[in-house]
Amino acid sequence: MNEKELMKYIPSSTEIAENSELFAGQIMQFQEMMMMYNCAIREVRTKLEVLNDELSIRDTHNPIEMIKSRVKKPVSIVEKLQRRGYPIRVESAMEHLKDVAGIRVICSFIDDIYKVADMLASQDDVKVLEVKDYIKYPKPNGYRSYHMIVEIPVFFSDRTLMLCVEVQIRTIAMDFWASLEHEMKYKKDVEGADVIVKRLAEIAERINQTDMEMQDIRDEIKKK
Ligand code: 0O2
Repeated sequence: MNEKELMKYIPSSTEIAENSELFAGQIMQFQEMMMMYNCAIREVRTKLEVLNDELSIRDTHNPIEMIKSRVKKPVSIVEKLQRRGYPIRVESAMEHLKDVAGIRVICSFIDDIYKVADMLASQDDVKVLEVKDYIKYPKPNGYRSYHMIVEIPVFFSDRTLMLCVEVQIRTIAMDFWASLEHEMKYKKDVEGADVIVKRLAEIAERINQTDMEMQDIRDEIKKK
């Protein structure tokens, strides 16, 4: 990754200052933190790409359709620290927030999600700190996804840091649903919101049925 590409992921000093004057005096440290989490994302992304290549040879299909990633926006970091009552400092973000680095893995089939999660978790240098299985236990609004917080070593010139990355693994259909539902996050009080929320919950069920049927059909085809 060249310097221009790297800077796309690291907020400028203006963006940090505009969004979070509360990090005052820590602009350099903030940018360094973002650079480190960006490196952590690349480490986990490479692991996932290697797994995908290996499985595509062994199982003759690619379990991973797409990998997306992001570092959390300065404004969201401030909001989460404030909501949890922690100081608005870089050290505090690194200690308390486990989702500054985020990777979203999109699979075709539900069983691929668990396969990818197990394979990632079993790697020697990956420590799983937390798992939330919103596929087995969907949220009341219908949200489904498999969440893991993993900690991995990232090697810098003068030190090795153990950094957390949030990995969300879901099917194409679950991802499609979550993107639309996310738009309701800031519109909970608009007129007709309750009807939309209900429709989304119903569609989430139908999507789950479809995901399961697609998996069944895929298994049938494999047997032929
Ligand atoms: P962004 O922009 O993705 O960072 P938190 O809600 O963060 O205080 P926790 O325990 O970290 O608490 O949350 P959880 O349940 O592990 O979910 C974190 C992320 O999962 C969210 O990040 C969303 O990306 C996604 N997510 C969780 N629940 C829903 C949901 O009901 N609908 C949708 N569309 N996405 C969900 P952030 O922080 O919201 O935002």
